[in-house]
Amino acid sequence: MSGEKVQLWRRLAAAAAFVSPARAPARAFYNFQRPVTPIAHDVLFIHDLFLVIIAVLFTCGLGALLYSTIAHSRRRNPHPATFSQPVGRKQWLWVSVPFATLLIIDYVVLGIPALHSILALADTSNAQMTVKVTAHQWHWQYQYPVYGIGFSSNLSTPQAQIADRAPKDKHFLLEVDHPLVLPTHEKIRLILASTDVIHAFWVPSFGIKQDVVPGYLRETWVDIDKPGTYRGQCAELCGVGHAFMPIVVVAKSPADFRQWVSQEQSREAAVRATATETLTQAQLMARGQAVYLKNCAACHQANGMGLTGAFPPIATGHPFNASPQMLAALKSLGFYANGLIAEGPVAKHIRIVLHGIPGTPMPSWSSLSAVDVAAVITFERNAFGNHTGEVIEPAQVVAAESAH
Ligand code: HEC
Ligand SMILES: [Cu+2]
Repeated sequence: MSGEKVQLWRRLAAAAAFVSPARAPARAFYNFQRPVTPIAHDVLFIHDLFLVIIAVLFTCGLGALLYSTIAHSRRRNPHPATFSQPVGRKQWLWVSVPFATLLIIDYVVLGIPALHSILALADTSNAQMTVKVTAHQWHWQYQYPVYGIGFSSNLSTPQAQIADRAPKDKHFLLEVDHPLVLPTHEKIRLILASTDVIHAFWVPSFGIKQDVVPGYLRETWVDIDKPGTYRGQCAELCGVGHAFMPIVVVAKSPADFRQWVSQEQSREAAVRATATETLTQAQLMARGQAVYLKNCAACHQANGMGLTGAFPPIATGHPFNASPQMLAALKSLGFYANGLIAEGPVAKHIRIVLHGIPGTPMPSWSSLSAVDVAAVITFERNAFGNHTGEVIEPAQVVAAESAH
């Protein structure tokens, strides 16, 4: 073979290797991600089946069309034929066989597997564990009622990468501080709720994309067959932070999972113990800044100036130009007056952070630990040019929590 030909064959071989299913990353690039749940396997099977059947039908249809174009051209048939409706048994057969074939393909060959997977998707019975997933603008919160643990999961991509000031890493916008951890080989029921707008829980490798609608409980399930890290995203446009609430699931073997649960339980116990500690102002400020940047800056902004019409400034003395309804909600709390936003009464500040402001995007932060709430409030009252000098201790937050 000539050098050029060898070159061509090499290129073709490389192209074939690129699209071959054996190469997982390339496969994910042009195809579905690696399926790891029964539903995802089902979805991929149906997809492949449909694709093959449609390809065959398409080829037959196109073949017949090309054949007719050539065989029945005007050059070959100078005298146009005349047509009538089907006449006689044979012609009726010619018409009804393809029609029946299409019906069978549609409702039987394709319809039965599709129906099967839709029914399977809805069947959350016999689950061995239930995890509650709560969508917030803009992060996910995961709770394990049987183990008494829970946490929120926030985007951990550094701000510098988002602002294009640093090179983006491989999992840009697909990494979180605290992933959802699940055991493999167990049927897990996910109950989904939203505290604000419609979000969607989408993890391609699990074959699920479930809308999460405020005011409703939705459910779905997974039974993961391989340990690993699976990434997904919120798949329903939910506001300016929509791109910043990825889903990361780490699947562990049942033994590793139990070990993770006990670590998590002791971590949470340690956090609860800090609720009785007394921290210095410097400690609270440092911690508060971290809590603020992670949880509050998406709305109130890193510089505390908020966004006109949407999110109030935390920095005192800056007016909040918003609709009368939004201002009314703030004013009814007796907190927002004369521009002294974050310098209003401490008790009201704690209340707002713990319970949110109903009817507005300001969520409840009761999922944060008492230390984090105390720290972020201390921070808000002493940062951005606010100088109350006040220190809010975790015990005050615990007292406010139990008073309610
Ligand atoms: C999803 C967006 C969002 C996030 C995240 C958020 N807030 Fe708010 N926050 C709001 C909105 C909107 C209001 C005003 C509601 C209204 O108009 O009544 C508000 C009001 C407030 C207020 C009262 C008004 C003011 O400016 O002082 C405080 C205090 C506050 N937020 C603190 C926090 C803290 C602390 C965090 C983080 C732990 C946080 N917020 C996270 C949206 C948000
Ligand atoms: Cu969302």
